[in-house]
Amino acid sequence: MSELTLYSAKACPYAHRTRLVLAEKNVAFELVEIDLSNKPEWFAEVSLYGKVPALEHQGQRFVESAVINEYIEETFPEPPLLPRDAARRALARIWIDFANTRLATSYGKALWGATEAEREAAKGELAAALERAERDGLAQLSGAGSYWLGAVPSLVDFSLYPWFERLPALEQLAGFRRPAGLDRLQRWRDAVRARPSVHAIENPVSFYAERYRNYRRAQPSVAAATA
Ligand SMILES: N[C@@H](CCC(=O)N[C@@H](CS)C(=O)NCC(=O)O)C(=O)O
Repeated sequence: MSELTLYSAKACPYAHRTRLVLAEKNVAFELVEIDLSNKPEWFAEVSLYGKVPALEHQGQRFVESAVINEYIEETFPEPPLLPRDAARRALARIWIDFANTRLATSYGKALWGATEAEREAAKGELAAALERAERDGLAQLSGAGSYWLGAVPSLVDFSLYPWFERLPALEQLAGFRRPAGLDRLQRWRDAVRARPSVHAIENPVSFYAERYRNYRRAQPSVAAATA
């Protein structure tokens, strides 16, 4: 039995992050898929917030993907996925925070916002976040490298990427249009997508679109406004 267990859900972008980090570090783990629409009672014991991802390692339990990923980074240091330089490490954490507070938030509201006005505003916020990622992220930090912080991949890449795998589904379902001219972002996405860790667990756009559609059916106000 593996000494590390990851509680995950296939459609969850946060759990996706952690699966990518474990794969990049070649860490063996047991994967437990949680049905989020029908969570087992015991899961409340495993996950402090009742959410995936949750990680069990050596009798300890952890939640929150950004915290879990840093724990994995410290516990399994090879290959390193955070820079050694303190300032670069702080920048990495800022972009992980950006993923959590800007990208994920606007993406979620564009899909699930309670009113059409909220969803439209969120699409504008998401477009602005993508422009900011191109201009203040990649253009400033990646140099000639393929990844967010340059030539080698980092936690930043794997913390942002899950939303980029899902973006075409948002475009299909919610009519989101990404701003023109985000060439660096496109090249970055292609480079991350080409990594074996990413390829191994990639889901097709139809998988996300179907999940989102089913969820919308259960939320009549969203379904009616976006049909
Ligand atoms: N901030 C958390 C977010 C995790 C999260 O929202 N997970 C969702 C699935 S994508 C979940 O488990 N939802 C179940 C629930 O809220 O009951 C993280 O970074 O891990």
